[in-house]
Amino acid sequence: MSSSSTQEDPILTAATEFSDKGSYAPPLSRSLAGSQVDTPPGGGWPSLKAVEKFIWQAHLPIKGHASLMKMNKPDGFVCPSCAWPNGDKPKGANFCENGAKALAWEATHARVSDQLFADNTLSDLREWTDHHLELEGRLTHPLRYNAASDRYEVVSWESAYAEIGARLKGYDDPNEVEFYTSGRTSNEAAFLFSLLGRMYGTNNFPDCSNMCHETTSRALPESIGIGKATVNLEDFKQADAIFIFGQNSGTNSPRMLGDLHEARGRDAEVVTFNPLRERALVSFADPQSPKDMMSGKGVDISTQYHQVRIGGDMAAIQAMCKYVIEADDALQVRDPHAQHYLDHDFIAQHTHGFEAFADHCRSLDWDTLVETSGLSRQSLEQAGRTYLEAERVICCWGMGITQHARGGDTIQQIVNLLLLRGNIGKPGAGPCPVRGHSNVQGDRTVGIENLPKDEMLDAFDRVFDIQCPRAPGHDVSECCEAILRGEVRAFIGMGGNFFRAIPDQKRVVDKVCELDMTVHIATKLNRSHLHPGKQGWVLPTLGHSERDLQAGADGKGAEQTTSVEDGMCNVAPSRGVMAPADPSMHSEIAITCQLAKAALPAHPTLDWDWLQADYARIRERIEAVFPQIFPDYNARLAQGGFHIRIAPRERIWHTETQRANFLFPEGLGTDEAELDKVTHQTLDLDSTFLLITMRGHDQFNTTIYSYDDRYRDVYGTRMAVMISPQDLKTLGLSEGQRVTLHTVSDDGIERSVPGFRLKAYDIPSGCLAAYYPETNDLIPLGHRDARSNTPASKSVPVRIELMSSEEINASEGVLASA
Ligand SMILES: Nc1nc2c(c(=O)[nH]1)N[C@H]1C(S)=C(S)[C@@H](COP(=O)(O)OP(=O)(O)OC[C@H]3O[C@@H](n4cnc5c(=O)[nH]c(N)nc54)[C@H](O)[C@@H]3O)O[C@H]1N2
Ligand SMILES: Nc1nc2c(c(=O)[nH]1)N[C@H]1C(S)=C(S)[C@@H](COP(=O)(O)OP(=O)(O)OC[C@H]3O[C@@H](n4cnc5c(=O)[nH]c(N)nc54)[C@H](O)[C@@H]3O)O[C@H]1N2
Ligand SMILES: [Mo]
Repeated sequence: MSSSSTQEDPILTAATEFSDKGSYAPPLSRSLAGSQVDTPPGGGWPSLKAVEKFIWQAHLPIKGHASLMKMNKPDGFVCPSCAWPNGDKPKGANFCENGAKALAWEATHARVSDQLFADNTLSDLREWTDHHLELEGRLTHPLRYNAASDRYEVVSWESAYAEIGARLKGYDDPNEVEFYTSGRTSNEAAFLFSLLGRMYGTNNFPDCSNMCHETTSRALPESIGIGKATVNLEDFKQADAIFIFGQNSGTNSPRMLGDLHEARGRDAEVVTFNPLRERALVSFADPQSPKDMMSGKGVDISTQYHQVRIGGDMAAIQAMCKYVIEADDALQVRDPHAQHYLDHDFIAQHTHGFEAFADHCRSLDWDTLVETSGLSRQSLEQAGRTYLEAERVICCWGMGITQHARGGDTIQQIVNLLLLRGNIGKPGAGPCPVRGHSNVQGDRTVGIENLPKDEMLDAFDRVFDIQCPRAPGHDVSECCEAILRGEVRAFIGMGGNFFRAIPDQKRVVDKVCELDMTVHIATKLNRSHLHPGKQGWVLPTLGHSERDLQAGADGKGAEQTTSVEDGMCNVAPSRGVMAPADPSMHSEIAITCQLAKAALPAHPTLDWDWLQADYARIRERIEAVFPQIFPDYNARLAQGGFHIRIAPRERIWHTETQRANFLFPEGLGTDEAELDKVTHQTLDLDSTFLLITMRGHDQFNTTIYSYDDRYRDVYGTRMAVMISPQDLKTLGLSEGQRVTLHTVSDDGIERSVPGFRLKAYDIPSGCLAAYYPETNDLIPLGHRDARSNTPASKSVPVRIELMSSEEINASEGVLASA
């Protein structure tokens, strides 16, 4: 381990203006620079400049650098950032601005040093910002928490495995241990991690997807029999209209903008529903298009941009359905021989429940739809008309749909819309949930599942000669509740930053010190590591970009390949090209195998070292457990990867009715109605706002690359809260004033976060937006989608309170670090 912590700030000193760790001066004048006047397009030169800056500051020369050029290439590694498919680009660069940031962040030269813990107790480090913690660089040596000194100390791998294993062996109830996974983990590592947990005796597999697209994974199968996208990139090339609900492509899946740009080039319609005008969805200059770059002008991406109220999507979608159904009704009255607007053949052959849904839509009243969606009747009809006129339609959605109390119901309305005109199972059409982490989908495919089906468990039992537990385990919300009840003894995190990403963060974190043990397998130091149990370990691991050397099939040593599944069900090989951050580091797979050896009784046929030696052996086992999904896994991976068979593409529906189902809830299912359940009181809409908690352009979830959000004109701070100018006026407040946000709830728990600066923004009245994870203390754990327990992070009921100058002075230290 290096002894010095004086490494040059690897990334970003120029972008942020902090003077020292934990404190910096936000440049106020810039941070509140005028909002949307003359906004430049997303992408363009600033995007290239950002790539250069990040790469340069991480000491990776941009041109010809092996690592960057190997990203998303057949013989290279899969970008660690988002789950948008790579497409077929054997030559040239195949990465985006934010992929380059993710790589630079992982490939930094900085290392967490002994000195860091000599100089700082964990209590000291808890005062640091998330940004500064990760800025310390890569973790390279196993760390063990010493409660007496409140510091982490370097320990050997052997002692870490032995001690963690011994503790796990000592617990009598396996269901008091939680096995968390975050979505960067490869298929091979996730599969073994789930095997470890099941052999240990539990299905407690909270996963980052439980805070993310779990809504999709639970609601979509009820409709069409599978919880994944039915489209692939080829379909994007053929779609006549692409609808985007609640997804910020420019920041969170920038390569998607290339596909949207291409669609606009052939005059396809792009219809966006989003309370915020997200710059790159308005217009985008593709850094790979000479024309865009020379002209400095972007291409208009959204042909319609509907600034729906927060949680108003269900009303908006049902309004479109109503429009299409009633247009078809009217047409049949006018001319019974005319071609129908609805695909009646498809509906009759392939669907169930149409008549009830159609009657429901017919009965909806326009005034209510307009009021609930926050959109004019004209806008809703225009969107409906565009849907009706397009032959092939794709509907995309992101966290703006999934992170709502009625998220699952809304997803089912998106499916209904698609079903009306047979837009599933034909080229250029279908549902496209835009997934987050690079392998979040794959982790779930290979067994990370807290509600496992018997079929899968039977297969695990057969293949490994084991007895998997059958009782359901915890998801993220249930894991948090169990911690609050004092029913968790140990938490083992495969990646991620669980204790920072969860709702009701402070309440849960306050209980972590009562756990017997925490173990975090991670690349970078983060806030979760600073809240150990009575015993705590941090085990450093390799990232996607690093070479992974194991014993190999013949014991002579061989570099290993892992695999990941993108958001459109393509499984691709990933092979790191860079030297590991430290030669002594272990891969996620090695760590899982060694923990399993230490924690489980010996098994007559299962040899963990043998599996670790050659990852192809792990894939053979994955194929044996999931023969339908991974036939010829190794052979097809060696050929560059494959697409997983998705039954609805062939109009085969694995639902209870064996058809695609039109499903809808009672009423309009607005978030407000749902909020009554959380708050148990009728909201006083004059003072209660709905708050979106979302990502800025320079972050990856809890990893904060910089304090700027170029696309929203926020610079040097993450404590901005966006509010409509009209609401500012009504409240008698002005831009730049500091406020405290208080959660509105009547569960007796006071949740508030001070120090936000008001920023006038183009957002509907009654709606606010601020950044995650700074807002996570505000989200009540119980405020979540009913089907999937996904936290409703996009509709937090809050009240705004102006801070007094005394309060501002009193909390200056805290505010300075935010
Ligand atoms: N660079 C980068 N890439 C990432 C990530 C990252 O942090 N940084 N995170 C990854 C992960 S894990 C995920 S899940 C994805 C997340 O990607 P997104 O799904 O884009 O997530 P968010 O940034 O949280 O915001 C989603 C959008 O929803 C909108 N929205 C909020 N409420 C509503 C609503 O009620 N209705 C509608 N129609 N829209 C609404 C917001 O204005 C915002 O534009 O990105 C992945 N990719
Ligand atoms: N309020 C609010 N809360 C949210 C959200 C929101 O929109 N609003 N979004 C939710 C969503 S969509 C998600 S997915 C979760 C994200 O929750 P997580 O997935 O738990 O969090 P991340 O911030 O992605 O985790 C970052 C950490 O992962 C570790 N890491 C990075 N790469 C690797 C690797 O290759 N291997 C290993 N082992 N570790 C690695 C690093 O130590 C880094 O500090 O947050 C959720 N929380
Ligand atoms: Mo996510």
